[in-house]
Amino acid sequence: MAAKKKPAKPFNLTSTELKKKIIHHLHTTLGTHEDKANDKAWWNATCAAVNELVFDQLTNTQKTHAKKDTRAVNYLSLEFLMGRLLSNNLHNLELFKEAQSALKSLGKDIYEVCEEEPDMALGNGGLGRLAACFIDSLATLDYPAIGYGIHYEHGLFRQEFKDGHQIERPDSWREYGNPWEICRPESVQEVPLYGYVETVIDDDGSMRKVWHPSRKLKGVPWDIPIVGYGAKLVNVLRLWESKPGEAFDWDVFNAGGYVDAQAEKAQAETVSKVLYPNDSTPQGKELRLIQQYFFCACSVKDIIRRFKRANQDWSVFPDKVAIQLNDTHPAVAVPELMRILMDEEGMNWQQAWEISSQTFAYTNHTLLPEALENWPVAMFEHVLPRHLEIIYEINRRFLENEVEAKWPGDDAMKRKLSIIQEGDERMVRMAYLSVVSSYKVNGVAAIHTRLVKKDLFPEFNDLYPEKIVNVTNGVTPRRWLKAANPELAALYDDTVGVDWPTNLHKLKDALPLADDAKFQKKFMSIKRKNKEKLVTEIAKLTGVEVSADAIFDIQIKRLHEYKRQQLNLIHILTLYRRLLENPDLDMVPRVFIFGAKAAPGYHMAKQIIFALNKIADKVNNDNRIQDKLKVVFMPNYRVSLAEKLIPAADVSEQISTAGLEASGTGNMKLALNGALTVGTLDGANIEIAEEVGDDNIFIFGLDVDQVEAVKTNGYNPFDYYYSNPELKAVLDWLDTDFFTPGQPGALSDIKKSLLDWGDQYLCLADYQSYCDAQNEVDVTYRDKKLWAKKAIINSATMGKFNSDRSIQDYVDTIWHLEKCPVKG
Ligand code: HBZ
Repeated sequence: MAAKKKPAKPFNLTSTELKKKIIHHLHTTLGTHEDKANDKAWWNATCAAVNELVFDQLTNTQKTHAKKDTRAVNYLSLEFLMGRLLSNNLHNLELFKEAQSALKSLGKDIYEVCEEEPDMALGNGGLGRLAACFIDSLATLDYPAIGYGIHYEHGLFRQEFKDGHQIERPDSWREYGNPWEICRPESVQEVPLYGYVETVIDDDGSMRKVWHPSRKLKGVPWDIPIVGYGAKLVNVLRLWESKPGEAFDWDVFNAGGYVDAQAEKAQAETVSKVLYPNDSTPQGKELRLIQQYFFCACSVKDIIRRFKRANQDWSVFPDKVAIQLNDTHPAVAVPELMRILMDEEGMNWQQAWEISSQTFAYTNHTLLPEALENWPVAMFEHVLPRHLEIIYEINRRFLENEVEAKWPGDDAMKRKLSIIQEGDERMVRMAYLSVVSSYKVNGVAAIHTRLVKKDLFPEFNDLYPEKIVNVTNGVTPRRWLKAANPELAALYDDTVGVDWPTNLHKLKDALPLADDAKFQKKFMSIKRKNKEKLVTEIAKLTGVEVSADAIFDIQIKRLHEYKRQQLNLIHILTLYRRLLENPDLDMVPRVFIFGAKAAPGYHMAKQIIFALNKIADKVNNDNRIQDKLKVVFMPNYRVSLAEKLIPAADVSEQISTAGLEASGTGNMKLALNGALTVGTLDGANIEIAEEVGDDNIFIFGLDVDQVEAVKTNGYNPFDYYYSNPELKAVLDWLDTDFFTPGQPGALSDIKKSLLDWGDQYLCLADYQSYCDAQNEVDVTYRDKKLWAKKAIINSATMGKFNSDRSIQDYVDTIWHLEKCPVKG
């Protein structure tokens, strides 16, 4: 048994002291009383009590950082999927237990109080959640950092189902205010838009550009303190809200144009109104470009303001400032910095480029061609005329100097690599702009980085052989184990010591116990309890009754064809058919659980949700199959729901077509909580397999090379359809009205996409191998000891996938930061 050496707590607060603070805030901040306070008021009061501690440490951190002026990273991301903060902050302050007993003595259950918090769903999926894990790790590791994003009034839509169809409802996370954010009117920024560019020749004959914007917005910053684990350091997430700028037409207002002026105001506020819900296909809408520019312009100006507080010499800018572009969404920050350096600071091109090109680094998160952002030149020119000029000049110099030097006289190569794509509608290729303008580009898992080099940017990789590097993603074990699975966390405390939350490799010390009957029993009884809790939640949210004896098989992620929820679907139909043919079939009962939102305009994704809901209706009410199969689609999948699902999973579905999931991060969270993966050799699954060993993961399907070979040889899904009777039967089933009584053909699009439309994601090619892997799951689960052993091995070998490790990799290979610890 490991020694229980508990390090000093950041705040030596007893539960009685904390209770006093909570009551104090209930009275003075909330203006209510114990007798009439509802759970929301208790939540607010607890947050206020926590903030007393957090704000103090925030001030300490800011003082220390300003004094030391150490290099900081600025993480620019259009999305931060924060989820809830109370439980996470209490854990990071190491005050969760104290708060729990404080609330208990007030007759309140802390988990119920935490349930009052709306999720901060300011992101779509993996990319946004990664940003949230990263800022947690940066603070935990004592690195000076600031996250910059948009203060959306509405985050990702709330999902409801109506007759099985997804309905989108607005998400209003701060309708009644939010206790975590602090408005900073003293740091408001102005954002110019539209207008024209004038070339001015000065008396000395020099030429300069003057942008005359025709509109101005105001960016109002809201700061959210980010508490590192142990609360040593509190960084900031700064989110910008748009308001009408100073140029707001008060004359119109005063002249009786009240309505027009209000309309202009509303338009300005539209910019930060809503998060775009697309997670892969960029929409090419002007408002989206304005959102991108709006938050980049505010952030770059803020970065410069902070730099100037301590420095006069511009040449040290890249020594003090690293700017990370979370995908290409913030790439317009590059021409914005160039513009400020040249047009406002008076530098020439070389001086400005020298600084800019040593400041930016870019993370790529996707290989899907349709996900790469391209903006129509005409729209770009209309909204940001000066920035387009700068992009043209970056491109001209890149093509004439660098491409010409490497491939002399090769015009085809110039066309291929140009930041401007020629054609009927000329486009700005934001990924090329990002690669050319960054000193490092990274992929998010080993295989992804390999494919970024080989398939996405091969010529850029030839041109800049050192530029593209890998940083495998990670997840914060504080939220995804300590807070989400407190009982497993406590078991690890007792088994490997209490410092695993900052050194996740410590979990390996539990490996010798993977075979130990007593430890297995403890581990699996925690899983069992988590499953029982989920049983209740499922009943509450869907009305479906499931048994914790069944295998809980979970696929939670955005709904996308490349993620292949439809492959899971046809396997479920396969099992259902077998059961109908033989109700006594010997199979371990299984509950297939889904959580997924579809982009509102993505027809096939919505069809798949509809089909799964209809199949669920049928299967769950079919008495013939003796509860051996259940299907549950949990509505409104989000971070707080993930925290309930993940600790209860037996099986983790990671079944994307090889080569298409850049990394995945849900795969890491599920394995960390003791789920076994059924997965393809894709993204971080490959690295997970390396860590857990081939015996402890169910790998199936084509690998990347085989996918490529199948595609080059001409893939024909009908070959599989006609040669596999079981597959044919389930696909044909989709054409009937079995699942949609009175509406034959309501599910036919799924069959069509898998056959007539070419099965772009090779579901049929992987079908048999997937069924075989699922059969292996069934066989393995029957051996309780064997399953327990594999579950423990999965959890205990996830050390690599700590986001602290990812951040340290960024620091070592890209950012080169120094730690800047803060005294309490
Ligand atoms: O980023 C995801 C990848 O699909 C996943 O494999 C990876 O683990 C994760 C973190 O690196 N990508 C996204 O989540 N992408 C988006 O959410 C997105 C949002 C808006 C867009 C495009 C993509 O316009």
